[in-house]
Amino acid sequence: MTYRYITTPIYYVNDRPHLGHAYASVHADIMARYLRAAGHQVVLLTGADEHGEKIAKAAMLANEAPRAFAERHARTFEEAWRRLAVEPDLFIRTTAPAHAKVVSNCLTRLFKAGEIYLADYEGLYSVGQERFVTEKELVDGKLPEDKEPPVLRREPNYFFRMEAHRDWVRQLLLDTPDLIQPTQYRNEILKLLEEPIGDLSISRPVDRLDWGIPIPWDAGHVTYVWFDALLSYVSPLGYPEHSTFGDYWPSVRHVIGKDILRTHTLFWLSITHALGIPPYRRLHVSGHLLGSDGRKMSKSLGNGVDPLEAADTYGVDALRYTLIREVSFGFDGIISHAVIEQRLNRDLADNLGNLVARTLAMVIRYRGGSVPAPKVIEASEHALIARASELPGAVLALVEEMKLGRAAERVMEFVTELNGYVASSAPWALAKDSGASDRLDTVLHTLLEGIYSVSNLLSPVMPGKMSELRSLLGVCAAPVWNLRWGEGVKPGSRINEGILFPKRISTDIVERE
Ligand code: ME8
Repeated sequence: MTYRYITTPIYYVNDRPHLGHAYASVHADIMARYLRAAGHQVVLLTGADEHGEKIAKAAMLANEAPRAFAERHARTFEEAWRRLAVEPDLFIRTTAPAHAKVVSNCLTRLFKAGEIYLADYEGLYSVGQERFVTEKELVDGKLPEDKEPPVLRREPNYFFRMEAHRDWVRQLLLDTPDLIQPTQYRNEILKLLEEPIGDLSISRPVDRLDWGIPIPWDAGHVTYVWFDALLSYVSPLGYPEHSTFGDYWPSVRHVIGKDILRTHTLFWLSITHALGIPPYRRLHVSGHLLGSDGRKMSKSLGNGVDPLEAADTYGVDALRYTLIREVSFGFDGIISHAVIEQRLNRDLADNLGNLVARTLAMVIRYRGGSVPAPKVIEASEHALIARASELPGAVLALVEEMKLGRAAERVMEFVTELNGYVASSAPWALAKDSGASDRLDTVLHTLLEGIYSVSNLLSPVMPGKMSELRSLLGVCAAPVWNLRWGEGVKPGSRINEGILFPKRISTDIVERE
C-alpha cells in the first residue's frame, strides 16, 4: 500500500467559492479518486484561510466579527464542495487551535534558530493579494489582479531570512526538473531566483491588524497570513510528531493556481527548508479561468459562472467533466454557460449518452432486457477488448501528470469506437437473421461490457452519473479498477432503460454570456 497526499489551495473565505476555486478543487478531487481507485491510500486536503487583512476588511464591511464571518463562509465552502462532489478527507480551518499551536511552535523554533529578526519595513502592500509588492510587478500603478493600487506602509515587522535559502531553493529546482509542472512555471521561478529575493516579512503589528495568530514571544504582533496558511498543509497531518505526517508527507502534491506560484516556491520551499521539512514532491500549477470578457474570473470582478448554479442547471457531473476537458491544466481558458452546454450535449449526450441509450434499447428489444452470454469472439471484439485492457494504465499515467482532460478524452475516444462498432456490426440486421443469433449475443455483450468499463474509467470524473450508469447495467456495486474483461456485466442479469444525459437546449444562453 502506498500513501498519497494531495492538497488544494486553502481558500480565503471572504465570499462563496467561484468557478476558479472549483477548478482547483475538482482537479485535486478527481486525481484523489483515480489514485484511490488504483489502490493507493489517499488523503485529500482542502480548507479555509481565515486570518489576515483581507478577511478582517470583508468582515468589517459585513458588520460582523472576523471569527463569526470566517466561520459562516468556511461552512459555505464546505457545503459547496459537498454539492460539487469534492470529497476532502481533511478540511483545515486556520482558526483551529491545533493549527495555531503548530504555527506558534514553528515560529518559536525558527526564532530560536536565528531565522527570524525584527526590523522596520517600508514598502508597497497589496491588500488584495496580502503581500508586499515591488514596483516591477505593477502595471498602471497596481497589480493586474487587484482592483485597488497598493498602499505605502512603514512599520516594525518580524522577518524570516528567506534570502539565505535562495541558493538551496534554486539548486532544488535545478536538480528536480519535475518539481513544478508545467515547466514554464519552473522556468519563471528559476529566473526570479537568479536575483536576490530578500527576506520575508512574517508579522503585522496588532495596532493595525489583530486578526491573526499571535507571535508567541511578542504580543505586539500577529503572524502574517501566508506564513500561517502555508503551514496548514502540514498541521492537519499532526506535524511534527504524528506518524500520519511521516506516512503522507513524502508523497505530497500541491494543486494551486499561477497567482500563488511565488508564495508556494520562494516562501514555502524556504520555510520548509528552514524547518527541516522535506520539500513537496510536486507543485501542479493551473492557469486561470477567464470570464466571457476574457479577464481572469474573480469574485471581485463578478465575471464568473457560479459553480453551484451551473451544477443545478447542467448537473454536477457535466460541470466537473467540462472543467477538466475544456481548459487544459496549466493554461488559461474561458468557461461560459455556452461551453458547458456544448460539452454536455456533444460529448455526454450525443456520444456517451447515445451509446448507452441505443445499447440498452437493443438489449431490451432483442433479448428482453437480459444480458446475453458472449459466443465466438471475432477480430472486432478482440480490438475493443485490447483497448479496454490498456486504458486503465494509460489513464493513470496521464492522471499522475495532472493531464485529466487528456485522460477523459482517451476514454471518450473508446466511447466513439464503441459507437463505431454498433454501426459496423449492425445488430438490427443480425436480429433479422435467424442464423446470426450467437453473433448478436456477442455484439450486445461486448457493448455492455465496454460501457461497464467506461463507467469505471470515468467514475472519478463523474461519480454520480457513472454510478447511475452501473445501475442501468444492473451492476450496483462500487466502481472497480482494472477489472478483467468478462468479469463485469453478468449474463442472465437484467438491465434497465433510462436516459443518462438528457440534451439541453437553452434559449437564454446568448443573453447570459
Ligand atoms: O490565494 N481561475 O486563496 P484564494 C483558476 N488563501 N483558478 C482560480 C481562479 C481563476 N480565475 N481564481 C482563483 C489564496 N483560483 C490563499 C491560498 S494556500 C496555503 C493559501 C484558484 O481564495 C487558484 O487555484 O484567493 C488560486 O490559486 C486559488 O483559487 C486562490 O484562492
